[in-house]
Amino acid sequence: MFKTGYVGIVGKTNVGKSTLVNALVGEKVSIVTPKTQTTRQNITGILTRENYQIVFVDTPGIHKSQNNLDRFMMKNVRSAIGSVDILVYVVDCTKKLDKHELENITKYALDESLQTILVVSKIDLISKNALLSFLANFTEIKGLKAILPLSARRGLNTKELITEILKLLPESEEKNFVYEDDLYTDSSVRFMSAEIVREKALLKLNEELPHGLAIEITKFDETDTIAYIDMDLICEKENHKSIILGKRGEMLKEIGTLARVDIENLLGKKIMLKIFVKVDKNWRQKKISMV
Ligand SMILES: Nc1nc2c(ncn2[C@@H]2O[C@H](COP(=O)(O)OP(=O)(O)OP(=O)(O)O)[C@@H](O)[C@H]2O)c(=O)[nH]1
Ligand SMILES: [Mg+2]
Repeated sequence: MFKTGYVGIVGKTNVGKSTLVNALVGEKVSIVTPKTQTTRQNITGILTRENYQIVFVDTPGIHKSQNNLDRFMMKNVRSAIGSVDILVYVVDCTKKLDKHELENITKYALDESLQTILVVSKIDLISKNALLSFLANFTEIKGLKAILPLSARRGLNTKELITEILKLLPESEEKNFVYEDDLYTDSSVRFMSAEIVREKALLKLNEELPHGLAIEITKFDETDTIAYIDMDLICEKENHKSIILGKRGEMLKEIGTLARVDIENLLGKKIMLKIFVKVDKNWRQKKISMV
């Protein structure tokens, strides 16, 4: 017998959704940073074993829309919720639970068209007692298929989450997998390369800049042994451009060096990476399409 299905991973920004998807799939499909709103569009992570294939959909953090980028991100979240077999709602046990989150969880748990599992993330950071009182927040909520405290970073209870998911997926006699057995994401290497550069930029730059950064690939030429990649790193202000460049261009060089290592690993070949910093003060208000 075989099982297959889509599992959406949703929740507020920074709760550890992408870390969880990477841990479940065992490959880095989604970038992770300590900054908020790191993930900007839905990203697929595929876990295939002999008898099952689970397609995880990592989503941007749920937040209020202010500009076209926000609207684009929330549209991605809604489309994931509307199309998956199982919803995994992630809450961070190190943060105070807000009213809005509790309302969302209650709404999804009661929705009969969904099967919702609640994941309480980052349990490696708090004591058992603190975790117990955090879990008390959810005792009144009806309709959840499971509540699972876990740590994606430490791999605590991640296998148990797979077990809960498999309980909920329908069985079939035929092998009805959506993707080839060896595929772990359907993202293109172009997109993943751009994301790696964005990750390194987010890690290196201060809190003010990341939300205003975007990457555009202008050249991606590959031979068997080398890839020539040019990218524009777009920011919103002239003074941001000078921060990104740093003294004598050192900041940009550091971002490029870190990114090059990861992109070379991804492509399995040498790369020549050139990053150009551009200013476009309104890009977040423009029509956004990223893949
Ligand atoms: N200690 C600890 N830190 C974690 C864990 N999971 C995630 N983090 C950290 O939490 C931060 C946010 O993680 P992400 O996986 O990027 O969070 P996200 O929910 O995908 O965030 P957005 O994409 O912005 O919505 C990063 O610094 C992670 O390293 C965990 O289990 N334990
Ligand atoms: Mg993310």
